[in-house]
Amino acid sequence: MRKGLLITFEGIDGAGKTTQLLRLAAWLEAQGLPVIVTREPGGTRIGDAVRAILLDPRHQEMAPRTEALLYAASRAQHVEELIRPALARGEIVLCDRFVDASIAYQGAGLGLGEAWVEALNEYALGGLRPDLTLWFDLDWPTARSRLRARAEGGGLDRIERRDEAFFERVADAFERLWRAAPEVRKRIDAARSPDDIEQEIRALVWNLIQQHL
Ligand code: Z5A
Repeated sequence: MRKGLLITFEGIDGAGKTTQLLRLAAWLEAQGLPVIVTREPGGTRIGDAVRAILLDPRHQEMAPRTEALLYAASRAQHVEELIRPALARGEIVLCDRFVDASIAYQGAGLGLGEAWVEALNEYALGGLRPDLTLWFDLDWPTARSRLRARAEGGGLDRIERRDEAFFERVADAFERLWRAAPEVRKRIDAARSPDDIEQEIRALVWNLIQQHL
């Protein structure tokens, strides 16, 4: 039986998802609530192995359908091994990216079709849905400059190397997803300061927890 909450963090690379996820986790823990922090692709041993294949810049020959299937495979393992058991124990699962990322990146960005990627992921998820998705809305030039600043000395991964047009398609898809279900997806203006964003997220999540009790 499901007792916990699944909260997912979505948006283009560099929008500030991980920063806020970690702040929220620390705050929820300070409230005495049980929290699990995880990410996609990854979250399990098998998922981390799939992640290494997906993000390796040497894998330029990867076909779009292979990419979509690998993300879905990582997710299926994640749901079975980590997310469902945590929810059954009553824990709050904070997940850095989830199914919306596949719809946006593979469905719209790579042009596989959002409906097809959604259908593929129905199978991977087996009916599981996030209770709340936070969409970090940020323009690509700002997100890119944040990533460049962070990557100094390091490199960009296989997906971060894609061009601006790819990320415009991805960003448009995130917006469509939000417009289609604003009751479960909340838009976060990610251009603000980390402290302002943190306060808004705390309020949204606290409200969800109150409704859930
Ligand atoms: N992907 C996919 O294609 N399909 C899928 O189904 C899934 C994923 C699940 C995973 O990469 C890749 O997989 C991802 C999509 C694809 N694309 N790529 N590449 P990842 O897990 O390595 O990375 P990410 O999810 O894209 O996260 P990120 O690049 O680390 O960005 P972020 O988490 O949104 O941002 P951040 O790390 O919190 O912040 C970035 C920098 O900005 C950092 O230096 C912060 O200190 C700074 N920052 C954060 N917030 C602010 C504010 N508010 N103001 C100013 N500066 C800030």
